[in-house]
Amino acid sequence: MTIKQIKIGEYLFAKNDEIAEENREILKRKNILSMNFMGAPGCGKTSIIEKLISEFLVENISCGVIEGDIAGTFDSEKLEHLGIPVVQINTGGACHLEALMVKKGIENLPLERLDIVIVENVGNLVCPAEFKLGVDCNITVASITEGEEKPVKYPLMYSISELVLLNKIDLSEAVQFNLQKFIQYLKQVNSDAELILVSGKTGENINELKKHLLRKKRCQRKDSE
Ligand SMILES: Nc1nc2c(ncn2[C@@H]2O[C@H](COP(=O)(O)OP(=O)(O)O)[C@@H](O)[C@H]2O)c(=O)[nH]1
Ligand SMILES: [Mg+2]
Repeated sequence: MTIKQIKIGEYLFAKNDEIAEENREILKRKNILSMNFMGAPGCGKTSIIEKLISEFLVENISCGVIEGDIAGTFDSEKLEHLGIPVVQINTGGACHLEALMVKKGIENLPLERLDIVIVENVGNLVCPAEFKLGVDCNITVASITEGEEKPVKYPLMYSISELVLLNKIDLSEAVQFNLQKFIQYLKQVNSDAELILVSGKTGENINELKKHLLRKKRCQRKDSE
């Protein structure tokens, strides 16, 4: 008897990577800058996205959002007042978005009139980092209420992110958070990541985040010329 062994895990990741590349191509053709916000539930992803979009809108930069959640439309509803197109993806139990889900999201956005596509991944510090989506920029949101050791406890997510946002800095006085330790731990897993301290509540430094992304958008435009 011959045994045929199929490694489902490897196959699934390879298939996911293929679709992620298709997403990348679609977005690149439309000259759209795309990003994937990841982080624990409650770290402040939606709050930051809301503030960031408001900043983009002031500059007439149009955004579309793909909201990933296990269930419900809470976050999409929070963004509704901004008057931007939002697609809610419910994973029905999966703790992360996969490239195919993002593809469905992209297909339901008016790409012709968008400059930026923002993906909010399912709140989770592990699985979202394992699935490529085909976006330009991975962003990990950490918050000071989570503790400073998270980069070394969840290294994959931090290691694949070019940008780390440390959120809830408006609570600095109330929370014991060792920023130097956080920076040291982050450097251990990703010495290239840029760190921006922000508040999704007060909007502090969200303009720095916007500037970083606009710089990236300008580079993207130059690359395609
Ligand atoms: N104090 C404070 N609260 C925040 C901040 N960002 C988010 N929150 C609160 O944290 C909770 C979770 O925020 P949300 O944006 O929904 O987090 P998400 O689950 O990562 O999308 C909400 O009650 C927010 O109002 C912040 O910078 N400072
Ligand atoms: Mg959210």
